[in-house]
Amino acid sequence: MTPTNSVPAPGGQTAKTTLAALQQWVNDSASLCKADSVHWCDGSEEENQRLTEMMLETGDLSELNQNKYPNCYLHLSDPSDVARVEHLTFVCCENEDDAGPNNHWMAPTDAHQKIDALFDGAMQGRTMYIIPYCMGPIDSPYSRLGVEITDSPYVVINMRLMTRMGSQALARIEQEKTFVKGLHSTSDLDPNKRFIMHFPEELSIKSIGSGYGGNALLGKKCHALRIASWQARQEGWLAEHMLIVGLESPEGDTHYVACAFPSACGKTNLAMLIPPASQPGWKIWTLGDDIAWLHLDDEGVLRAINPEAGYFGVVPGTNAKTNKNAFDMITSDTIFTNVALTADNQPWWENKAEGEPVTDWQGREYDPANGKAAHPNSRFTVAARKNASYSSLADAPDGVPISAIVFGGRRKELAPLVYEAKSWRHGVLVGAGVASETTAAATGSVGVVRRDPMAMKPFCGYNFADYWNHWLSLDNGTNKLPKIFHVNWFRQDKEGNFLWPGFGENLRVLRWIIDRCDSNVAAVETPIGLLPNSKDIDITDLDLLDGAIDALTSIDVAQWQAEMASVAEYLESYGDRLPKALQEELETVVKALRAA
Ligand code: GTP
Ligand code: SPV
Ligand code: MN
Repeated sequence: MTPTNSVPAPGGQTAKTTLAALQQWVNDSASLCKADSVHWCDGSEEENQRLTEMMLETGDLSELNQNKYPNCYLHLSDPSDVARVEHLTFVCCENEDDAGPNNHWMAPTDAHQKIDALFDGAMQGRTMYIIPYCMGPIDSPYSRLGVEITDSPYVVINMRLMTRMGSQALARIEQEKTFVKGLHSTSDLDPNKRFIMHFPEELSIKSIGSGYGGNALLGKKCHALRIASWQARQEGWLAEHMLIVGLESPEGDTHYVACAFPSACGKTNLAMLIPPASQPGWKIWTLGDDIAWLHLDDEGVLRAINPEAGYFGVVPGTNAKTNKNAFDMITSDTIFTNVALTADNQPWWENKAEGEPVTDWQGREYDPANGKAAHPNSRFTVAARKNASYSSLADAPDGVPISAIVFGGRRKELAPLVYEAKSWRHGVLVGAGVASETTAAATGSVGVVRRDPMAMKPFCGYNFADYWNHWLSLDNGTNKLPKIFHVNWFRQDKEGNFLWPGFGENLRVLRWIIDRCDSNVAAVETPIGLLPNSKDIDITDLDLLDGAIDALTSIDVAQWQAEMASVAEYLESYGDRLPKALQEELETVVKALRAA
């Protein structure tokens, strides 16, 4: 394909933007990477079709069964490139302590030198795509701009679904003149030459050697979380790994809730859950499934926008029972990455609950001896508007007011189904102490419990001690902050059975949370927080295991003593920068446990 909007590299003679700094950076990048041509993306349907056709020709994409899955395509990654790579992800700020023990750090000059050497000539024979994008509604004062340069057409078509991308974004960039610069090349996909580097002080990102989502779609985790969290701290707001959902009661009142769960721990599912038959009249409205930007308004109310415009969701486990909204929306206009295929060329994945795989995610004949048919971190990319529960306020420039913040994780043991923090300060401790079993969303072992504060371990672009301090600072005595809760859908019995059915049934727990926000229900005070009376969680029609609801709504003091000792040890690893208030909150919980 010769894209109509292409000019010869480096940059050609005709300027493609009125913003000199942008044109200069594009020219410099084209020279460094030795790109063959430069294409400025306008985000049009026509451009998307041309790129799709080109990728079908090169084999980057293949067509799925167009009768059953119209306009759906499959992309198979290099088998070494299927997840985020936390060990190769760096925050490169001047002062190492500003990155903190939660990040890998490299000095900016060293990092530039190292990665620029890899970018040298990386795009020979390739087209360089310039993707102007806007994170957040195009007319929102809370939105932020970026430009990603990439040699991957897969990145272009994904960014088109995931962000507001193209001409409108470029127009706003030219007006505002401030944007995050992201340079990306898949290069030769050599894991030994793979780096994801962030330069928060320069508002820039450089990523090489991977085509996978969080490593390559730079608007997402790199910009909207790592760089944005750095800016948010300086400017008094929050950039968080949270879904945003509206819960409309049968009486027509809607509460908006933001939930931070670690990767592959249920955000997409909760954001679009379908109320079970036992909860008639409830409606769920999705605003976001992965990232929330939270700002205090003039009244001191915390308001949330979703900086994204699409979903990059975990495919395995998605079926008509677990997540019908997602299951339905991915039957058209969807890019599938690393799923398996049925004999008639439909996408297939574990727990799809229909069909059978014949080809696995590596394009081989399916053989259970080779492992799963779909990769456990296989993903769908789809526009958010396709979701049947898409909220009419998802594009509202001012976002929505948040009633509750909910932390959670995968814990086989220990953490009850739900509890409420006693105060904002205590809630920050609850968030800082979040732990969860690792998942296939990142390379490395799966199922190992690790600390993942506020579900931000891989995404906070600065020192967690400063981040907790920033969270604490929002409580200035006048702000009307949300209540903070913790949930755990993943408790198991000794045989490994889930104690809680999860998915749509989680609404029952969200209802308790809303009732607490409205002071409609009492709670039981325990050393770790406020737990529900078991009778206050509606379990009508549920087929729970014997004793499950009691186990889910109580705590084991000895286990929690050990947990708090482990939290204390973790927090101490942040040294002098750890906020005193957090230490005090911890001591209060430890004392209460001792007295229990
Ligand atoms: P990222 O996109 O990686 O940030 O993940 P996410 O938090 O959006 O996770 P997602 O909703 O995609 O869920 C990941 C996996 O957990 C899927 O395989 C789901 O089927 C499963 N899951 C989601 N919710 C529940 C639940 O309530 N109970 C159980 N048992 N599993 C769940
Ligand atoms: C996650 O890993 O939390 C994701 C997918 O949402 S990625 O975009 O790759 O980060
Ligand atoms: Mn995520």
